[in-house]
Amino acid sequence: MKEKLNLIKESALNAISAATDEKAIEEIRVSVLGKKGELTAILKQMGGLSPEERPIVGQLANKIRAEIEAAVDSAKKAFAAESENKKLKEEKIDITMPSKPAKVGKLHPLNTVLNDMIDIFQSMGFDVVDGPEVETDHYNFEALNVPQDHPARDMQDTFYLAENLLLRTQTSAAQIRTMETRKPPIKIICPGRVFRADEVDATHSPVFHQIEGLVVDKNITMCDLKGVLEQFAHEIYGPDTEVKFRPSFFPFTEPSVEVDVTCSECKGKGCRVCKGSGWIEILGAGMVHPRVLSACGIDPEEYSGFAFGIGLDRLTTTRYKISDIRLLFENDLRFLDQF
Ligand code: 2U9
Repeated sequence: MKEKLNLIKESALNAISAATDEKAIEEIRVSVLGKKGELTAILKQMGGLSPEERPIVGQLANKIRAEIEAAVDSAKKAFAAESENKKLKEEKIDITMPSKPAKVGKLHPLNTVLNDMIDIFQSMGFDVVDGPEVETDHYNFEALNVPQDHPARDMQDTFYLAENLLLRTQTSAAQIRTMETRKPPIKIICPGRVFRADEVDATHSPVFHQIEGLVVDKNITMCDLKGVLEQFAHEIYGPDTEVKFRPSFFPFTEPSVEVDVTCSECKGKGCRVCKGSGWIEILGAGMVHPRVLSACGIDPEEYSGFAFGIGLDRLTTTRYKISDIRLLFENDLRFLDQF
């Protein structure tokens, strides 16, 4: 039996040194040391040995098993190292090759214009406030003096979620909330998404963006309104831009105005962009209606204020000469990459 064991050892070690890859080594291991291997088969016959022989043969078998295992291990390691070296040699990296340009994110054009506008108003001392997009009828209409029978309250113009719950049609609601919680002086702008059930076309989208502003303090007059909005128009369109205030009507302001600037495309001569008039309407504004102040617990005898609303989308499409408002919402990278 000792001879058999030595023979197994010798042939296993020879086979290991003759093997040409890791797979062959594994096959040798299984055929010698595996459950049905040669060495295992010999060990199973040890019951037939005399009690004196058994420990001697047992010791020898264990020694041989350990030797074969060590040879298998070191051969496997050698093959692994060899294949790693081969891979490293084959996969040379050419560090002189130009790298692939990294894709850098950019601001959406709406955000670029919004950031410019926020900068302008912040430099005039305005705080930025935020509010919910889902509003109650009270904050969106009632507190803003929009009467029950006003067309804006119609299901056709407003997205209602429940009887008293809707998607805000203007960001004014956030300003009402601010007036309820802060005492004058108040000087805030409120940018955000607003929603109206408009038919979609090149100039209308059911989701659009506004910046509304509100100033409330003692002795605020129409002169303050004109000063702030003229300054804003000059910063956005350039110092030579003329600004015109036209009388208008909004339920939440009295008196109300709409503000036009000389068309930046034709400098007031009249062109396709301004439909021949030489002017472009940029915003609506007015002195806050006394009923709106009262509804927020501010005494209209002591305080007055002005408010304005600016549509961000049209300002963006005119600045970048974008022909269709829908492009702003489609997130097509071929479009967005141009800014
Ligand atoms: C309070 C009181 C009054 C906000 C105002 C306008 C006039 C206006 C339009 C501009 C283009 C909406 O996006 S748009 O279609 N807005 O003309 N907005 S005055 O008046 C307020 C706001 C808050 C408490």
